[in-house]
Amino acid sequence: MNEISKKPDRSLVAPTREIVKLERRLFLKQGLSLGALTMLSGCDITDAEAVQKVLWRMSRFNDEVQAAIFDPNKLAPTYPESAITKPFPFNAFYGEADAPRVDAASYKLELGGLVREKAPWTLDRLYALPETSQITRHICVEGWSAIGKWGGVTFKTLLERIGADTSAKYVGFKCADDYYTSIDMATALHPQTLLTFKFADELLPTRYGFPMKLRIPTKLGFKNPKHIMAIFVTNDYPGGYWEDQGYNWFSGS
Ligand SMILES: Nc1nc2c(c(=O)[nH]1)N[C@H]1C(S)=C(S)[C@@H](COP(=O)(O)O)O[C@H]1N2
Ligand SMILES: [Mo]
Repeated sequence: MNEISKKPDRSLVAPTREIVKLERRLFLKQGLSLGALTMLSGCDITDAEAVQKVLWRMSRFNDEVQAAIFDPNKLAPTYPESAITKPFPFNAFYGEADAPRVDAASYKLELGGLVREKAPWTLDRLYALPETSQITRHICVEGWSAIGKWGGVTFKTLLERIGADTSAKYVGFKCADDYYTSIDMATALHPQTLLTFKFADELLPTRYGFPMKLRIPTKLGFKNPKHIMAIFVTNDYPGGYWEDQGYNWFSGS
């Protein structure tokens, strides 16, 4: 914490205003006071770090609210083949040429945390799971969206096969490019959440996430991990690559 004796500098003015705006909204809508907000962090709100902490807590609080109102039966729209976007965009936190090349023969999906069967899975074993496909819209926070066709297994099926504790809070993902993310269990079990191995009826190319991409049409693009190397079930908040930089964790409907 900063010393309170210090004069507040300009950089602290903006976040403080944000807090005041937040406080007004909360006070009006939910009867939460600025004092209560301050208590969340246990610090003086003129302290920049504390402001960040409060905003972080607010965003996590928001996650809980969004998770609570998530309707596990509500489906995302699906589209006809004619609506598919061509070419489908590539996106990652690096350029297309740097997408990781995963070796199919030696690949094994690691499983961990609150699951009964922790033995890693080969691709052949994954490919033998019941296959389904869907045409949905992928929406990226960077301001583009595109319709694509993905094929694979409902993620719920895999979770059942590995004896995942579906009463746990989170499912986390680690990727070949050091990307990572996590989702709430209700979304993991949603009927449209697929672990996909195919794009446009062909083996998922490197740029779209070979050997697999988790496709979640009820969430924003960054919640859809590509090049998944490990999946774990946990009650400890795992965060994510963009989430840890301030993107809202739930980011779904
Ligand atoms: N492993 C990994 N997965 C990732 C990303 C990434 O950088 N690495 N980017 C995310 C973002 S922000 C988007 S919009 C989509 C892009 O998927 P696409 O290349 O199939 O369009 O992948 C998501 N999953
Ligand atoms: Mo994105």
